[in-house]
Parts: sequence; structure tokens; C-alpha cells
Amino acid sequence: MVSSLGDARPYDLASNFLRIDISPTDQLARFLLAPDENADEAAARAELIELMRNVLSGPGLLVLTGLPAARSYGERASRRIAALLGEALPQNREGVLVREVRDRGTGIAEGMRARYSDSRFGGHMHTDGVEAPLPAPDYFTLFCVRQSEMGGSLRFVHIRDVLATLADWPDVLDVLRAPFHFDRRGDQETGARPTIAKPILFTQRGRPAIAYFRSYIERGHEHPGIPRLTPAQIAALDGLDEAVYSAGHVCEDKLRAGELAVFDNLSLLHGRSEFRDTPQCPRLLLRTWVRDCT
Ligand SMILES: O=C(O)CCC(=O)C(=O)O
Ligand SMILES: [Fe+2]
Repeated sequence: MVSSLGDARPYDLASNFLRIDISPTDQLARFLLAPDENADEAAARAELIELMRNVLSGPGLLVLTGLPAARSYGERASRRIAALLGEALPQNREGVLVREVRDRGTGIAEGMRARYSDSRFGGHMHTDGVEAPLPAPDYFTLFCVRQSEMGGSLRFVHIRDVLATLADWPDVLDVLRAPFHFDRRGDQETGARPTIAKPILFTQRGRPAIAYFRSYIERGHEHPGIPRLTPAQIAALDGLDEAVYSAGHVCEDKLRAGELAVFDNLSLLHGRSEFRDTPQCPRLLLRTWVRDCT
């Protein structure tokens, strides 16, 4: 496999962005590309686990590049990489396992059910699956079928940079380790509470982990019967945002058609820049959420 650095970028990312040019002779590529299930799954998994070891101790993000960009292929590759990593998780109460991320014309956190994946707007650094109870999805994947010409680049920040900044604010850390109410985006059973109470900072699989999406937390605390955010909680969210959005921590890159990104969802906060579709080529990503079963 050949590691390449990709496009010129506004930040110096060369040291922490791992883009792997997948070669058709690699076991992993063979498994992802195979039209049937005959490829050697065990060898592909061993190759991926080796890559993920470096990802988990380093940047938190792996981008496989050079795959065919067709939607049908992307869906199959997404399901297969999820199966290599563990088990694909449902992403809403309908049980969708491969979710289309595209502009459905809604705002972020609009109404009862709209999500980031339904809009074209940017910012809002977050982790995925915050609307569901813990454990959080350990990984999520994005396969790029079509990228937007205008905007749509990926931004990400590692929890180790955030925690290093917050180390001087133990009061903030204490508040972030206590429960907040996250809006469930309508995924709860009929009649069940519309929020899930859980901390922003916690430990999962023996690692420091973060679950964050400020808008969903703010919506959660607006529901009748749920306590309003306290001044200490608001101050803690402001402190966290300051750490997350510090220019020096934010990395940025743009996925290209035919790239499959695997994110460590316990360590990385991510977002994108606002994008604008053209009618002939609307942006389309495919997303899975994954539980690590190793
Ligand atoms: O559109 C993107 O690049 C990322 C989408 C995303 O973060 C999400 O759907 O949760
Ligand atoms: Fe996301």
C-alpha cells in the first residue's frame, strides 16, 4: 500500500492525515472489491486491524483511496468494511445500516428528526450516534460517491488535543463527565422520554471517549420536564467549544469520489464546511456506524 498526502490543504496536515492508496493486489482491496464473498476475509481483516492499530494510536482517521465511486459499489464496500471492523449498527429507529448523507433541504437539528446528515450546512463539530444510548459507535465510515465542488470539506479534531487544553480547567472537566440530556431526534420508542442522559466525557473500551453535538444537547434541555442547562453546564460547553474550535487543533481535508474513510468515533470530533449542490452532481456520502466486536 502506498501512503500519499492528497490535495494541498489550508492547514499543515501532512503529519496526521493517513491516506492509503489501496492497491487491487492487497487482500483488503480484494475483499472490498470482490463481487462475491469468495475473497479471503481473514487476511483482509488482519490487514485492516494492522492499519487500525496505527490509526487508534495516531490520527484517528484512515482514508482508503482509489476505489470505484459507483453508489452500488460504495454500499457493498461500506457493509464489508463494517463487517471487518465489527458489526454495523442501526442509525435510526427504522434500522438503517447504510445511511445516505446528502442535502435533504433541512437545517441542522430542525424539527423533531432532522440531522446533520440531512443538511448542507457546516460547522457543528460532533461525534456520531449521540442521540442513542451508550455505548457509542466505536467507528463510523463515510464512502464518497460524489463530492461537492463548493465546500463539503471534512474537519476533525482529536480528543487528546481537547483534553490537553482543558487540563487547566478541572471544573469544566468535572461538569463534562456528569450527565447531559441529548435529544433523541425522534428515535425513542413511542411514549418514551425524548432525551437520553449521559456524559460528554467518559471511558469506553478502556480509552478516553467523547460524545458531543451541542445542538442536540441544547434541544434536549428544552423539552418539558427536562431541567434547563445550568450556568455551570453552559460555561462547560463554552469551554469545550473553545478547545474544539481552536484553530491550531482543527485539521481539514476533502474526501474525493471513491474514498472510504474510517473514523475513530470515540476520539475524533468531526464536521464539514457548508456545501452547495449543483443539480447535475449532488453531493452523496454513504455512512455506517460500527461496534467493535474484537
Ligand atoms: O457531510 C459530511 O461530510 C459529514 C456528515 C456527518 O458528519 C454526519 O452525517 O454525521
Ligand atoms: Fe457526523
